[in-house]
Amino acid sequence: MGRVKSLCFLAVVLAVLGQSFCSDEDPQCSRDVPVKSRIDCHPQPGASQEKCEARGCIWCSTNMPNAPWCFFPEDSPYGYSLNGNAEKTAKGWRLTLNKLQALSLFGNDISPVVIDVEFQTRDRLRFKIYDPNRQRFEVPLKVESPSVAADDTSYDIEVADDTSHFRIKRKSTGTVLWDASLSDLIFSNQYLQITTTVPSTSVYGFGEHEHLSFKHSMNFATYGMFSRDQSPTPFANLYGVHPFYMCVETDSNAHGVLLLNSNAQDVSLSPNPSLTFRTIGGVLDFYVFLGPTPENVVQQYTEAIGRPHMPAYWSLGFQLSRWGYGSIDVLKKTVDRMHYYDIPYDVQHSDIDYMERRLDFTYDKVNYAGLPEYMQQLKKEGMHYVLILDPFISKDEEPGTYRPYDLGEEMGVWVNNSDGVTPAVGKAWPDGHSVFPDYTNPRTVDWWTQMCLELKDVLDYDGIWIDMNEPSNFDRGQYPGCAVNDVNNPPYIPSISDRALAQKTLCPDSKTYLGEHYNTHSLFGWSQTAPTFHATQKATGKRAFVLSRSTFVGSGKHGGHWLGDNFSQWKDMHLSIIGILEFNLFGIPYIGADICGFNYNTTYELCLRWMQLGSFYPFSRNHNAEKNSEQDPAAFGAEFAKISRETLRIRYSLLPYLYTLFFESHVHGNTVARSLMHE
Ligand SMILES: *[C@@H]1O[C@H](CO)[C@@H](O)[C@H](O)[C@H]1NC(C)=O
Ligand SMILES: *[C@@H]1O[C@H](CO)[C@@H](O)[C@H](O)[C@H]1NC(C)=O
Ligand SMILES: CC(=O)N[C@H]1CO[C@H](CO)[C@@H](O)[C@@H]1O
Repeated sequence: MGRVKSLCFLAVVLAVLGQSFCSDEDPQCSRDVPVKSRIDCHPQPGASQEKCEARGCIWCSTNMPNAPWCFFPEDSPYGYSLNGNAEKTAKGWRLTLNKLQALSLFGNDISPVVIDVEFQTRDRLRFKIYDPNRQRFEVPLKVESPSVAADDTSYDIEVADDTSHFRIKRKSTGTVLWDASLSDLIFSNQYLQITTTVPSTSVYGFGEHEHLSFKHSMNFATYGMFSRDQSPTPFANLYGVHPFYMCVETDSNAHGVLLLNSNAQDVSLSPNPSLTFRTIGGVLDFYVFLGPTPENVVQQYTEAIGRPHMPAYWSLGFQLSRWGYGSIDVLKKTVDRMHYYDIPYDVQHSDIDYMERRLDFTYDKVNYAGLPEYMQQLKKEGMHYVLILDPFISKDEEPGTYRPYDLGEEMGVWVNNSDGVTPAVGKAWPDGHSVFPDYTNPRTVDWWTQMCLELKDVLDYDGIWIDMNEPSNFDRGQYPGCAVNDVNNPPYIPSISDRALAQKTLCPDSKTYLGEHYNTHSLFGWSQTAPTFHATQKATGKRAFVLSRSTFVGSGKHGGHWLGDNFSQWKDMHLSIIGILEFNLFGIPYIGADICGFNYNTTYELCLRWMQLGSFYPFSRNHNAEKNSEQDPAAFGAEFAKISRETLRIRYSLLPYLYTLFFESHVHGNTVARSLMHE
């Protein structure tokens, strides 16, 4: 160990005693900007003093874990200032901003930019920062709003005297909910950044991630958001995207904020306390919900993005699934022992092994011979059946033998390569290669609906489970790889796994009906959910059941979610509670985790405790991965079955209450599972 290290060790001890210095920390360099207020000026990996100073930023080491060493000076040379006065508009106010200097962090800065402020309802404010001279991508989520400004609002805005701050205040208490310095704003073609202080460190939400606590740490934590097929691991960007947070103010009032943006993005939570949003496309479209209770925040949020759908009563019953029963005989044996032990049980799922060679809209006529009749029989006995469908279609079957591909090809429904006419070809579950339906295309919706209706004639399903719709592709980009260009290689890649936009999915420059995959990637699962909901409704003539792995803002209107391919570990059981509370904030209350865990073999004790906890998940399903040991509640013998039966019976005795909670959620936007602070 060298001398520098031991001096630093001493410095850490002194820092603990209240003095903050270290031998390799220059006490002068951070004078103007306290460590807690630092905003990262080199958010991508590989920062150095040289690169930092070349950006006009300050380099200063610190002992505080995760605090940036390269940060913007007090007067950032990159920002904007107000041009003229705020103009009054029918819906609120318009501010025009000009860039202060020619300096650019990632190139192609846009000036002027406009902030349109809309006083949408008494408790909802929208402000959108955009390029007034060129249309940029915007998420096509319709938020109803009146054509004139609401009066008697619970908030007010303020553009501070020095014209460098944009603030939102709660009128009743004067609390500043949002305070963004315009000189911290960056608005370039592929890099948009804004920082706001928040009125307390009680911040919840942002997804989809595995969070270690419901209330966030504000000690320089950064979360990436970009839909991705990835098992839950802390700080990884997972299947869905929810740039929404709730903040509980120091006097217990609560507000929520949505950034309606679908591009790859990240958010940093800093101890100031503040939040820094970075996205690589679209516009900065913020909605603020004034609450003032946490429950009011979720009600107002779902009023804007769409109320959760009303689930069918049967779907509140216990559900069983696994990937890899392998045959109808094993499936039947499992169902029989569930009945033998009289375990409450209403829904059976089939994962991809029911299909013939993992081809959508088929079933394995050898290993699952008699599946159609068996589904009918279970339904006669009062049960319901859910089938999985994947969003990739094999292109390598004999021509004329695989209708889903032939019809889709004829109708031109696939995601295309950057040329806009050649289908993107990737590798997924089916043998050979696959193409990817573009659900943002109305023709694709017609094709998918038709296929779901035809499937119903063969397999009499009650609901559809849509998996792998991030969309997942097993390679980095489609065949033959991604071209080198600005879309595939943006100057900044947010804090996402592998720091690669094409990893396990398609190239960003692929073409969908709504625009480049670069903009629409995280909308894939969302755009598949509504058409699947409507197709299921049409096929069954009943209330639809759709379970989607990838979700986005507003997905709860047409589907539920499970927390993905978790692990059979105690940690995963614990963290499932946090995930369930978060999806209730996101307006997707029909939510659960795979009881007993998906990956790895479970154990008797873990599975039993998880059955007891999972009996009270809003969506209660035991699901398992291929090749793992059996883990249905009848698999462990009489004692295990008896305990599972007892806790599930408590669930069933509460079903009218649970159903009422879902009704309240559907009509008024309430949460179904909520943390005690909501009460
Ligand atoms: C994709 O290409 C097909 C032709 O192969 C075309 O019919 C379709 O409109 C294209 N879709 C998009 C979104 O580019
Ligand atoms: C999990 O259980 C299966 C079936 O009992 C067994 O074949 C497999 O080896 C087990 N896996 C591990 C990692 O223990
Ligand atoms: C980390 C891990 O085990 N991930 C697995 C999760 O499950 C999917 C199957 O749905 C596998 O493809 C992943 O490898």
